[in-house]
Amino acid sequence: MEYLKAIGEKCSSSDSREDLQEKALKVHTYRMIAELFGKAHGYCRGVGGGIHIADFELGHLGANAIVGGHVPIAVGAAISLRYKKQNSLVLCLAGDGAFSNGVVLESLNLASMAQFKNGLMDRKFGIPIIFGIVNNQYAMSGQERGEITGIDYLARRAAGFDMDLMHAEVVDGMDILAVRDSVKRASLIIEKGEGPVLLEFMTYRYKGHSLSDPLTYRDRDELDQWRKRDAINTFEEKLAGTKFPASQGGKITSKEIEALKKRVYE
Ligand SMILES: Cc1ncc(C[n+]2csc(CCOP(=O)(O)OP(=O)(O)O)c2C)c(N)n1
Repeated sequence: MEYLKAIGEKCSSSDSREDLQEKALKVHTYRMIAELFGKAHGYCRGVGGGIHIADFELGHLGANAIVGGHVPIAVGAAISLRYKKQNSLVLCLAGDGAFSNGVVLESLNLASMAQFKNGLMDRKFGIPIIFGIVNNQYAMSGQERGEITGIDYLARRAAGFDMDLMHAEVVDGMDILAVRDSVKRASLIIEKGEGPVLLEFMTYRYKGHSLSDPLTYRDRDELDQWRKRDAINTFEEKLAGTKFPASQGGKITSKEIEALKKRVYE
């Protein structure tokens, strides 16, 4: 309520679902910006800053400036879900660079211990966690493939943790629906107690690692090739070519897409 008050809004019993969603979005934006400016209304009361935004009420445990440092925290959260027998899971995203950090590999080992599934530890139930690798092709300037690891796909790592080979997939991270499907598949595996699961999303980082990154390690052509496959542009094309039920107007119009873009931008 205090956040609503701060942005000059209030809720009433006559609010529709859409009204409430809109207000929730405004509160979210306000709290994100408050965090960036070190204000008490920020998600971490202003002490975390941009990189540490977390919202425990929503089950969002936050990010970490120590590359890969959040992965053991995520495994801890997933072990606690297993204890509490809660029907939910942890989604833990980390970069391709992070997947060469010792602490990340130790965390995958911890999450794969045999005792979770062989009955030594109460019920036979694998740790409910999806490890998602956001493989955007570069850590700072080093590339996982052909440079800083000895493998092509990081998803191969999964096979080394579990006698049954941890379920792993390489997913086109530029295809929004493929990403959605893979996460659905992973959650069904986890529901059956056969987690953890490792998903490697192949995507691309258009910008430098930081403002001081001169981008000398890649050429323009590579960038252009990936831009053609950009997740938002290709999804827009897909939407434009899709038929929706007649009750929903049959087709999304370019006007509607533009209105959506404007709304997101605002
Ligand atoms: C333990 C640790 N080592 C090194 C760094 C410096 N560092 C910051 S970001 C980064 C690259 C991370 O790459 P990746 O995991 O692929 O994540 P992305 O930048 O793509 O999000 C590095 C090495 C750090 N913050 N923490």
